[in-house]
Amino acid sequence: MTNNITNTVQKKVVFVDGGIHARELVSPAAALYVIETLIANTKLTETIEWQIMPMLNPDGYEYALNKDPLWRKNRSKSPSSTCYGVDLNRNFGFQWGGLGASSSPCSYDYKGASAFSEPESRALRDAMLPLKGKVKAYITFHSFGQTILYPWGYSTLVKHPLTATMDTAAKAMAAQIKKTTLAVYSVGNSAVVYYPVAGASDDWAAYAMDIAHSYTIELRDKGVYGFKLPASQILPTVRDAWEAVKTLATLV
Ligand code: 0X9
Ligand code: ZN
Repeated sequence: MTNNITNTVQKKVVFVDGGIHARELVSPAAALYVIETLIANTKLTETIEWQIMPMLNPDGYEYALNKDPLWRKNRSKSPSSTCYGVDLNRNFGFQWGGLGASSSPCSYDYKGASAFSEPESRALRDAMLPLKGKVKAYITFHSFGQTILYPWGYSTLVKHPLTATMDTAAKAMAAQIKKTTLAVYSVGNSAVVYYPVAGASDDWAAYAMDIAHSYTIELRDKGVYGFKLPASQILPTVRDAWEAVKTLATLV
């Protein structure tokens, strides 16, 4: 038996990730900018332990950058077909295989052979699970659409018990973005604002990790440039991301 005697206050953990969908180029940039800003701003690291995974799908990004700019999935080879890739945001083990997730390995939203069949989704799971009980907020960066989405995303019919809390926090994030960068982000339940999607990381984090604040942030733009965001919009977009993260960190 060990006895720990400590005066160190256990910090709350905020978990941020990016780079799950290969064509969403501004997403890993946003996570990296959060890291850069935190390093310069010691205040928010005094009370919060930050866990940041900026690149969840390296093979997919490599393929998008060199071969097919609209590639979305990872690059795993399906044994049952000639097609490649699993949509990692359909591969998490909560409500896996439900709405909005394809069973066809050739589809852009293929759910994979089983929940957590992919090393990339397992990597996120395995990084998070030891932190259960400590993680107070999870943000995953995607693009595009300028929306802040919260669970449940797998169904329009089932309401997350903390919907009101998350709606308030999401509105605070959107208001802070508008105040600082002038960009307008809309807010709402994932399944309602977008479409129902089962097996996504946000729902898994809310359910399996019991995280009270779980958000998918779809960064810029609203569809003019879409995935091909001009370089001049990278900095303003990652600033949106930082303003959202900073606001949430002060609320949890
Ligand atoms: O479909 C997705 O995975 C996300 N949109 S994207 O255009 N970046 O692919 C939205 C996921 C929202 N979360 C849930 N519905 N659970
Ligand atoms: Zn995405």
